[in-house]
Amino acid sequence: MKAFACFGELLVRLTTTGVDPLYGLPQLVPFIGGAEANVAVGLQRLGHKAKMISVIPDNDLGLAAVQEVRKWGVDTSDVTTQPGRMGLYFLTTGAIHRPSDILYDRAGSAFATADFSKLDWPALLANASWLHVSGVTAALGQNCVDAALAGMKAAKALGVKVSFDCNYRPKLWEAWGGDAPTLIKQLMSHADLIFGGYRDIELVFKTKFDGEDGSMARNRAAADHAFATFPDLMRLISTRRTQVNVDHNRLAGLMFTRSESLETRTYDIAGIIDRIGGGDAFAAGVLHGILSGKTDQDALDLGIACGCLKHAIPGDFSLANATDLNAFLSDDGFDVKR
Ligand code: KDG
Repeated sequence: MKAFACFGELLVRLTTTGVDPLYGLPQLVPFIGGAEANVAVGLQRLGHKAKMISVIPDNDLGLAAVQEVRKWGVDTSDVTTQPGRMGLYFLTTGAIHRPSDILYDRAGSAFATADFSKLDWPALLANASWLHVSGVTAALGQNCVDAALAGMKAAKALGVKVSFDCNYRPKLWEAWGGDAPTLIKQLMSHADLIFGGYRDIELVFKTKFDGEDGSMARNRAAADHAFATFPDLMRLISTRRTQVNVDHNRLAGLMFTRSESLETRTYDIAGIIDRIGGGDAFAAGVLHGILSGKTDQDALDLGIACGCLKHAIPGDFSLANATDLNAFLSDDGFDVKR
């Protein structure tokens, strides 16, 4: 089986416990995350072979991160070490009317400052069927944008499919000062498959994409714009998300191909345990469907199942397996499974 390769930074997340914001000095619980690593772990849990291409610091935090990803079966043989610091982020858990908040502490991390110019992409992708990159990587600096572009171009030359999740993170783009719409568009132009929320699509195309109010005709128009702009693009995939409350979302999946507009039913997810990584879980579920040869509608349904289930477990990783997704989609009830 060829590997699904993910290129991006591994992060340590420190999560507040209880209701105290950071200034209340709450206890902090560590998790490992990173948008691309979340997809790699999600796919591995769904029975695929995933590998991580990354750089970590040569210290105990780097070791903790790579061990955690490896624990779930992801191939980390292309994760290299160098002197430097680990990228961190602090998550203040939301409460009642206070939304969750992320404080990044990752500037100058080993990954963000790595010299990627020597990466041998053809060798890294020799046994890969896909390369997955996200806009989080691009938001870290020009060296990261260049590396992502080099990887995507090498993938195309080798016949390796490319998926790109826009993952627009305003705080990171503002910290760097990079031109997000231009650079994200540049990365999109090499993708066979794009995941993008309505904010991403509006940012890049300056055209309304109603991820939240569900106007499929308007979404189709935005998708047609994307297909006309990017000749290689085969699928544009998104979610329609309504945030009812800090612990209650409504979630549906949308997929546009050149000829079809697909959507899932809308799921109510109340009592959310942890919303971080929901988009990556959705991506892993959709990719699982595509890699397994399912129809696009089935792939989209698997994606939304995976995205919903992620909200029920703490941490960034999506740990649902295929049985969990099928049980979710078959509405199997909530009795204890004995
Ligand atoms: O999508 C989830 C990611 O945002 C999280 O794991 C951390 O990669 C991360 C980031 O940069 O926000």
